Amino acid sequence: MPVRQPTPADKFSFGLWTVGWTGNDPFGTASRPALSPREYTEKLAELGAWGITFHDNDVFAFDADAATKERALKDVKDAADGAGLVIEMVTTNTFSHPVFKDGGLTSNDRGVRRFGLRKILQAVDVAAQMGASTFVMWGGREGSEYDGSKDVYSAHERYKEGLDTVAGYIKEQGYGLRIGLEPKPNEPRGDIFLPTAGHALALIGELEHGDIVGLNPETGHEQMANLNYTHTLGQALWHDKLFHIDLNGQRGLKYDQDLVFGHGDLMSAFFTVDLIENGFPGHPDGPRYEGPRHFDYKPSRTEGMDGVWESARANMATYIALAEKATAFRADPRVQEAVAHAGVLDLAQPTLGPGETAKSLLAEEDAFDPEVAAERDYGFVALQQLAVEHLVG
Ligand code: GLT
Ligand code: MN
Ligand code: MN
Repeated sequence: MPVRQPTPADKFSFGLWTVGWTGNDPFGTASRPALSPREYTEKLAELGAWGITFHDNDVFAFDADAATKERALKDVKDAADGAGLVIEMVTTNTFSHPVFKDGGLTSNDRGVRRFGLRKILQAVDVAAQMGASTFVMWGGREGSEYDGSKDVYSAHERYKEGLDTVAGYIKEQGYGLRIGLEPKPNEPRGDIFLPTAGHALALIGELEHGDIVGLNPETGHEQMANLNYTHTLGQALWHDKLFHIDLNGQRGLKYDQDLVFGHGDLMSAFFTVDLIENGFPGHPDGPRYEGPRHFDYKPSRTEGMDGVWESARANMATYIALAEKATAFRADPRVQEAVAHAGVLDLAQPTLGPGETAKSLLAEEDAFDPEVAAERDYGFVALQQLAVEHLVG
């Protein structure tokens, strides 16, 4: 059954570097032409997107002079305005140029760190100028190949210093921006600092300006660490730190595939969309992700320009189909019964009663029989099978 067309109300957004990837990888050159930011923007609008995002250097060259930068930024802003698209996020490229080969904020070379920090601050100005609400920081080159090459204590000191400088500057300038850190375990570095959402949350907890620093978790990056992306989103929401998301697909533990959303682990994608669209089952008034449904994928190198547009469409179509299925899943009385039987909603109840303490719990003569409780059949398999039937039905 064909799914409905996306509309701006769906809040679908795309990085210019996604449809703009020409297919060059470590083993081969480009397999597609590069279009202008304007052409990508207009085509995405035509396909039903709501917003775009970009790195500074998706729009102007690393060594562009001030006048060229202004012209390029004006052109992309005019294109977005003309197409009715929001520029919801801007980020900076501190990974392509060889100056950043040992990182931007955590390079061993202090001169590089000062240069990197200045580039990030300039990109923050661009983000504010474009009207963005999120500034993503993916530190792909922050890390190492060899343990002897880094003082990991210093690296985290410098990461904190850099992030606080950027977040402090955002506040000083009165910009309405929040920072989304994007974890990734490896690639391009052998080991990247802040390899998972949990690592990033722990660092955020140490920041002076951590209130405006949160997460931009990417599906494939969590899955490259063999983690559960939906759990990552859930915990980030619980911490009130889910500022932005990068949706895509990944098939198992290998290089970062950046496949179309749903083209990796489809079952996981179903529950990701269920969480985003329906929230926590036991907390109807609990925290919800209201931000953009942002796709960070790469159209496979085998595809021509038709395939690029088809893959952009596929991300949105899959999301819409999964959202419809997740809604039907939650509304199905058999599912509601299975959810109740499984005790999913009971987990919302505090373990201790009002006024109870560790001591009073210890003192209580408990009628609870662990042998009986051990016999409970939770019915999780039946519940999962209902999800499968909704997904493939
Ligand atoms: C790069 C990376 C992505 C990040 C982008 C933001 S750049 O393409 O692979 O996951 O989201 O810097
Ligand atoms: Mn990726
Ligand atoms: Mn990403």
